[in-house]
Amino acid sequence: MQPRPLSNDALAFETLAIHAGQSPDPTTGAVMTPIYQTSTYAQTSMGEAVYDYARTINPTRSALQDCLAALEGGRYGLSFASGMAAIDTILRLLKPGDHVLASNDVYGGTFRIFTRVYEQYGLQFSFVEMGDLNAVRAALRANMRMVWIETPTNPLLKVADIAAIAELLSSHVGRPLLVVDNTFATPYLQQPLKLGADIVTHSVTKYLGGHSDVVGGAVVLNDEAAYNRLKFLQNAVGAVPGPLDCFLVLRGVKTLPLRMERHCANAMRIAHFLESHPAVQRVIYPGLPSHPGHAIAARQMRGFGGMISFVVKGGPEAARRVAEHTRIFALAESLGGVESLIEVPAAMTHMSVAGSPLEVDAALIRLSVGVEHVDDLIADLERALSLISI
Ligand code: P1T
Repeated sequence: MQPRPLSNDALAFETLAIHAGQSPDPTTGAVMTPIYQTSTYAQTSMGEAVYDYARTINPTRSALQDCLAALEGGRYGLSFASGMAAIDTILRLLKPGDHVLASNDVYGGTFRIFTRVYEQYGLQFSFVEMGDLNAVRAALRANMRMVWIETPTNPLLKVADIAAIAELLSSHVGRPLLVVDNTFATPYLQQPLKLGADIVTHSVTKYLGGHSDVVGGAVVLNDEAAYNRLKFLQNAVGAVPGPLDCFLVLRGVKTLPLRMERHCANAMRIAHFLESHPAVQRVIYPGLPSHPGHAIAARQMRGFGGMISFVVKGGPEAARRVAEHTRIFALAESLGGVESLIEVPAAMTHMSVAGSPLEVDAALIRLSVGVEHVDDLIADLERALSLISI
């Protein structure tokens, strides 16, 4: 039985999410890509096989890599054992003395690998408000080789104009690589390569996997030379995902568009609810006109995502009380799964930025709004918020 390969050209995102990189198994016709649970492959002729060793290549991983590349509108995809492993591999493109300009709000683990791992190997990092193009322009230096943005950022949901930053970098000496961590937006909502970014990275642990049952990372890009170097590093360093994890992400991605529609709709309702609640001091959601990046988000994103941050009145103690008393929202790190999560970044996901200029307000609560019925989610938050006296 011969698989009928699909061309990605002219297929809509929803169709690619289900079919890209995948065709019925050539041996059995299995519609789902098999989990090739093997570490090595028998070779008919010495050293000439396509498949030799599973750190280097695995068919389940190849299907995932091709699928993610198609979803980001890129030529090449690479999968990793975690989002941090993907970030680590991208940083290995640099050399001692190179400078990275990063968003002044990023995932705590990203800040940690920058400052506590790569600084000791001679890379330099500085942080800037990426929403302010004049500040970005003023921060550029001659030895800058990479600009690293999250948009929306974790956890403050700051929005950067990807196309404007790409344009600005195109005329800078040395043409720094523009890397976008697209974890919060997903390729369904935002495709940074099409806006001029050079490299897109993901924690696929989040929306792409979508079910809080797998840890993984990805890199997607168009440039062949950079891809060849990253592919070399993927094998040389070896932080590759196992085939079962690749299968789980492939399965999760099939419903990404459906899930994101619901995440966005639920989050918009909840953001409005929070904005009108007397115990809430400030709501941060790119879909609200009060968000400073609302206009840019409306232009470069298809929807505003499922993440909301808010500050409660009553300080860190009040935040703790709310976060510990929801019943549907689980008190947990991570995000992007079908189930709703609540956390306090200063005490959980962003402990490693404490004492730095990126320190997060201890009264800030972050929600990963799931795909449950929105009325149940609002009632859950209402009950928890009623416990704090204002
Ligand atoms: O956890 P891991 O799959 O290694 O991904 C790291 C990572 C990278 N980039 C962003 C934007 C992230 O949010 C993360 C992981 N974030 C969490 C675990 C969290 O709760 O914010």
